[in-house]
Amino acid sequence: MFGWNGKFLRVNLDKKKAVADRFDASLARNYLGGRGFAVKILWDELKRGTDPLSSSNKLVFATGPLTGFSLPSSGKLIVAAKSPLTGGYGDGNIGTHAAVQMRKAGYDATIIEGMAERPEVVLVKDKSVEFLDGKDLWGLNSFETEKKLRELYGPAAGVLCIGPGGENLVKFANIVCQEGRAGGRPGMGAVMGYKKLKAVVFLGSGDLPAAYPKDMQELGADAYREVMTKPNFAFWKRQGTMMTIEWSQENSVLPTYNYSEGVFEEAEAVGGFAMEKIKISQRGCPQCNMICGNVVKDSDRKGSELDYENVTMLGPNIGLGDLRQVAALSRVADELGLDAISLGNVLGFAMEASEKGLLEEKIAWGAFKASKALIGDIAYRRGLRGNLLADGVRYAAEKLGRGSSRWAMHVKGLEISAYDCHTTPGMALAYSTSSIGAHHKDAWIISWEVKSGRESYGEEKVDKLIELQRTRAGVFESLTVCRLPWIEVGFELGWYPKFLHAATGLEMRWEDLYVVADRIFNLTRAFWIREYGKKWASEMDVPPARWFEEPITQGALKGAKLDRAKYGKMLQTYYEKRGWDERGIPRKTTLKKLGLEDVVGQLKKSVKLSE
Ligand code: PTT
Ligand code: SF4
Repeated sequence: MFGWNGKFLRVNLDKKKAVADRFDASLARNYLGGRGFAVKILWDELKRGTDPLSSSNKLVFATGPLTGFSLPSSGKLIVAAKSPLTGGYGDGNIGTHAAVQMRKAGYDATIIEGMAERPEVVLVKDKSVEFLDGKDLWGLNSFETEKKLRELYGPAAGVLCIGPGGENLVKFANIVCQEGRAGGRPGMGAVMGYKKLKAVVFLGSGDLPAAYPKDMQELGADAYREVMTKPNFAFWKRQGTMMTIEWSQENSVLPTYNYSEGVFEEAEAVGGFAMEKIKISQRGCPQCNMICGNVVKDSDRKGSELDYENVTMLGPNIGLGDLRQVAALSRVADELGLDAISLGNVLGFAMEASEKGLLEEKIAWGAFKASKALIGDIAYRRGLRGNLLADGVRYAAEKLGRGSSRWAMHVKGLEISAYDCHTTPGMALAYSTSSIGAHHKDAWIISWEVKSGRESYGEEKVDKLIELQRTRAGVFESLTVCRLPWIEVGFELGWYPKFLHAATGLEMRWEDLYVVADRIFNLTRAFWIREYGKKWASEMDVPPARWFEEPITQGALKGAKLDRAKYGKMLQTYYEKRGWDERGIPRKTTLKKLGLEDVVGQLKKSVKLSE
């Protein structure tokens, strides 16, 4: 087998044992890697109804066949498990040295099973796996933890760790590395914390097996050069994802005051140009020549790395317009290992709940100090309010009642990313049908939608959504390379089949890759349905009531809101095109066409399947 190492490392924390499992070439061809491997492993190995916070859940770190080769932006991995936040399939994508080091150590994925009795660190060094005492690290924040591990294992070590958020089982705790790379929004940090696994360290010294090493070398060099010739490259290096703040404001989609508005009166003060004025350095993921992490000095005089999502959710969405203060909240989120999107969401929810008299302890819009203190309470589950919010907005709304679920901004339990959808039905559908709950990663249709007619609920939008889901959720998440060279600077999609051929020897065109993408997407859907069983209904693919019921009151699109009947029709069109029935459940014929016959047998035990 070329491209892949052909081995998964299976680490059992109960038994303190690790074994390398060989996998078959057909698994690699059918699922590629990353999300494909992760969902296949979790589908095959987890029993229906597994408690996400139990030793039976498994945590998977999975790379793809391009990871670690000298190719643009190929230093990423997927972290996945059954999510404690949503109860469905959960994953995240992290740019990290761990991705490269794991591949060089000879593995394509690492599967963590069981749970340790005491805090532990797992050290993978080529063929050797050590289980180290992690008690001195338990309680440290993610930056301190990584610093200590780097002192021991050197600057090249790939470290993935959790902060206090993961230790205290905050349901949106994530996994952090390199002081500003973080992933696993649906509580992957809590799964790691439950397992008492403070960190995993990878060190590898092997070579990656390419089918055509010379082609690979030449393609890589050409591709890096090509990225730099793109017209948007220079501006991207200046602002990275932060350039999107001004775009969102101009187009009335910037989440503001808990997604009640799409424009923010202080947007300019937290935008890309404001960031440029206080930027002190730049950093990013391994293997990347368009690094996009903008580091600024925050209001605590510490370095903080900013991205569009973090700034929007911890700025406009909570009514805070001071960029240095927003940066401080974002850094604290990284240190504590909390997903910044969900965090901005729960803070916005708490502020609205407080304004409406649903919370005894008040917190005002834009209150910086109080927000910082509340973030600490959430991470350590301190007090009634901290503990309530640590379980996410779906749970908090269930507890608080009084109609708050209408403005608890989530889909299937995962808090919504940083685009308001009062005026963009296509993006609302993208959130609602995403593989992990309301995340933009599967399909960022909003930029196309704004250009090509945002008011439409038509078939062309559904087609575009499916095409994007295939490309992004399927192919990019499984090749496990960064999609930003393609989206942000226009690096052409035609390069990727060539990379895949040089790495693996396989001739796969985009149409072939889309079949793999559909297989992965349907298996992910099956995972959710197996878990939810008879509770599954098409309402699970519908965004929060706020966007249908409360029009925005500011900006050029004042008065706009979503139309529920038209949305329902668009959802049914989407189901039909996907080969799903009116409940959004894959039909038997669809599953069989994708080679998922065994899934039919299993799903039948949870729900009645349509032909
Ligand atoms: C991702 C989500 C995003 S998406 C952002 S900013 W973005 C937030 N970043 C957080 C952070 O930082 N710290 C923190 N404590 N929480 C955070 N939560 C949010 O997590 C990220 C980049 C970005 S920056 C994006 S869009 C792209 N995402 C990719 C993807 O999903 N797939 C892919 N093949 N390529 C991608 N490239 C880009 O990667 P999740 P990273 Mg991230 C500090 O984790 O769970 O997937 O959620 O990984 O290495 O930081 O790169 O405007
Ligand atoms: Fe990482 Fe940014 Fe480079 Fe993508 S473009 S690999 S997110 S540094």
